[in-house]
Amino acid sequence: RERRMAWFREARFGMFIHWGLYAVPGGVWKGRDIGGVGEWIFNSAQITVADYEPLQQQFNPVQFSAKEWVRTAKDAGMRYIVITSKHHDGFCLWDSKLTDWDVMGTPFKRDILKELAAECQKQKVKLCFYHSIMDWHHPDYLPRRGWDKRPTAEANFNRYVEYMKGQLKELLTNYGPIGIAWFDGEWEGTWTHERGEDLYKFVRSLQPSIIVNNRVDKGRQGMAGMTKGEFAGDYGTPEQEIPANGFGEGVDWESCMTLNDTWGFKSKDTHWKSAETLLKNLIDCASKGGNYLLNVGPTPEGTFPAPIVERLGMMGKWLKAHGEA
Ligand code: JFZ
Repeated sequence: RERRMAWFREARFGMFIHWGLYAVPGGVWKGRDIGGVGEWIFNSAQITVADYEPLQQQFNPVQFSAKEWVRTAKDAGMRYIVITSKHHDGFCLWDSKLTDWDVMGTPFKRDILKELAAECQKQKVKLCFYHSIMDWHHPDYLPRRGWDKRPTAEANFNRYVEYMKGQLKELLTNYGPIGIAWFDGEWEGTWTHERGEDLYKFVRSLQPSIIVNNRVDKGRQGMAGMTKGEFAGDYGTPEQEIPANGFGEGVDWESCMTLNDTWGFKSKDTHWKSAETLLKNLIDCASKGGNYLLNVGPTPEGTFPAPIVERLGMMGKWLKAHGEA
């Protein structure tokens, strides 16, 4: 474990990327501003699967450049990237043989994760995958949202888990060495501690040196689970907060935070944190023995919003001036 965690302990600063079909509505559904975070619009606007699916035909981020994304991260002083291979809406950013609900079914038809994997290798940035356990689209995932009227008689959660494992096998065999398997969406009744342990062992069997976050295990045990050592996972993920005193010797952690008030792109969210605040957060985490995972929500065109590029550039400059990047 010590050897497995070494790069993570030195990394200190990473880029979180929430990207998927939800970037297309960007927080607005049928002319209505939808509250809450952008990547939850499927749920927050109570959209049916039939109404959400057409977004796939509208996803065409022709300005996407893996080279530029990775360079922007690197220039900011970030040493790893965690991107949503699949978020709660179930849509897959890579060429998956196990579903058509993926990027190959969009007009874009390019394996985004393949391109990022190649660039990350070239520029020596660790690529990591955020993979949601919860899936609002797959017919076998349970429980269903209240307004989702698809019949459940045939749904089979075990089969869903097999699907998810099959997809993780694709992600952990065809994209080179992956730094972290970052799980999320584990809090619903169908997910159990046993399933969490099994999934932890499964991803490590595919890539023995991969690091797995604590959300692979059941429920919001969060840091309690980490410090008790009873839960699967290698490190803790406090969200939108930096712990007052870290978590003590031997407990690894990473605070994930947004740059504005959403993870996935929202066209009207301009509530950007200042570069100064962001730098303070990074230093705060690092000084307490943790990492700072700072989130970017790219636009449906495939670019980073300008205020993000500006702030990341300032952070990189500061870090370089102080010999940290
Ligand atoms: C989850 C996701 O639902 C969200 O869309 C985003 O991806 C974020 C990074 O993770 O949301 C969470 C996860 C954990 C907590 C709250 C929201 N938590 O620990 O309080």
